[in-house]
Amino acid sequence: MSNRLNVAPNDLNAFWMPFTANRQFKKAPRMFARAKDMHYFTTDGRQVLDGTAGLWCVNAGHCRPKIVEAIQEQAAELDYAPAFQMGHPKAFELANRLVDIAPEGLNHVLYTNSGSESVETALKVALAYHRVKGEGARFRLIGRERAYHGVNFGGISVGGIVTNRKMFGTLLTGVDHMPHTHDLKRNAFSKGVPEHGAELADWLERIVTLHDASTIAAVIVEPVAGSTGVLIPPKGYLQKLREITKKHGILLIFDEVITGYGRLGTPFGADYFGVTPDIMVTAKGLTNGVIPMGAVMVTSEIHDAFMTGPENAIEFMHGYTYSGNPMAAAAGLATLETYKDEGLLTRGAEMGPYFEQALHSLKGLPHVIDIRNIGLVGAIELEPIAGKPTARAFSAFLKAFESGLLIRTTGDIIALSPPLIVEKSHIDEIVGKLGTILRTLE
Ligand code: PXG
Ligand code: PLP
Repeated sequence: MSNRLNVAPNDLNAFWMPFTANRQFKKAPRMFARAKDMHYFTTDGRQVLDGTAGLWCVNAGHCRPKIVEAIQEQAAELDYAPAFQMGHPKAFELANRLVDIAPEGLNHVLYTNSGSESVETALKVALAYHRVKGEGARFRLIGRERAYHGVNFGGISVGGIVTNRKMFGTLLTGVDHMPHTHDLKRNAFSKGVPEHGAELADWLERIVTLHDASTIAAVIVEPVAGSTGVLIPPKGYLQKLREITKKHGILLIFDEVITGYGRLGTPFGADYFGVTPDIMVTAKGLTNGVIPMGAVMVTSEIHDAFMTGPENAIEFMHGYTYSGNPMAAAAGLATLETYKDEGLLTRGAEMGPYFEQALHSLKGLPHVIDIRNIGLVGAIELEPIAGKPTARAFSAFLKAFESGLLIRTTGDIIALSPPLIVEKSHIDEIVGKLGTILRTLE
């Protein structure tokens, strides 16, 4: 009966791996066979401490019983239900639970299967919202440098990573970008939210002046930019973006794919910063990463604007074969229950200070030019090797893996985002191993 394959297959050629140096990887593959709580186990039987919650998504830790059981039961009970013009109870139940934990005012949920699809969905809702309100001239979307909003066309258009954009032609038109907020000169080694840079939000006013507010539909930002190296917004910056967008009738979209579901020590980044967007994009931690699913939450004002035509008319021409899929909905419900049972959506606030102090103890080690942290996210930025950007951090990644620790690197930045069940002993192990590695890096 078993189809388990937990040894390394001998032909790795067919799978064209995502965001991976395929030829390099396939010469020396790194394979996980199983996982439990804070650990992975490799196909050759080694234990690896998960310092990154998979790819920032396994917030409750691995193979948690409630989630495993929910998926097993759901697979046997209702495997799939058509998503259009049909429903099943768990999709509605999960939406209600999401609205319960979402910031006040975000009362309606659209489902997707990933962060990338959540971003596309949010951008389309924003454009369509203005159009149904009679403001169809608001077509512009404003993103930010160093933003990651997934890999689909809308997301790479508003995104700010040149390598993810430059291959793909004209992208969406009518997009502009604000500057990123990363400022090592003024903010290096900040603990938590950095002091300097709120004035960077004034760029939005300049962009509004350039294009006129009547042409701008939405501004999208990650509350904390994750993928490009944990860029924490300066004090007051997000509040300013909220004021400016509100003043000009522009929708504010928070991409909380990483910051959502407890990563910052609050249920959402919006809660941490006390700023409520009009649309919130989520995925990853929604199902603990176990079944792909995303959710976009919108205000009643946005939702209700669509509910005006004839009752038999489809209000929003958008959706996926797997929107609200029963398996994903079951995983989502069990995940939210696990978060609730164990207080995980706020555990980052309890563990944050210990994590902060441990991480900042690495200050002064070779090549370390910044350490930053917020909730249970941290980053260590390294001085790149001259002429070989990314090489130093990648070497740290390989050494960490060899020493039984999974970290994530982007450029020459090491990012840490352990599952929210992390204990002090795990933090000690992460920081201890990193300290040893940093001392021996070229
Ligand atoms: N928005 C944000 C803010 C993200 O961080 C996405 C959208 C896209 O989600 P999907 O589910 O389509 O991948 C993300 C995803 C990394 C890393 O290590 C980050 C992401 C994905 C994979 C790796 O930096 N973020
Ligand atoms: N391509 C084709 C040919 C399809 O029929 C569909 C869905 O029916 C899609 C793409 C979109 O797939 P999904 O709904 O899984 O995003």
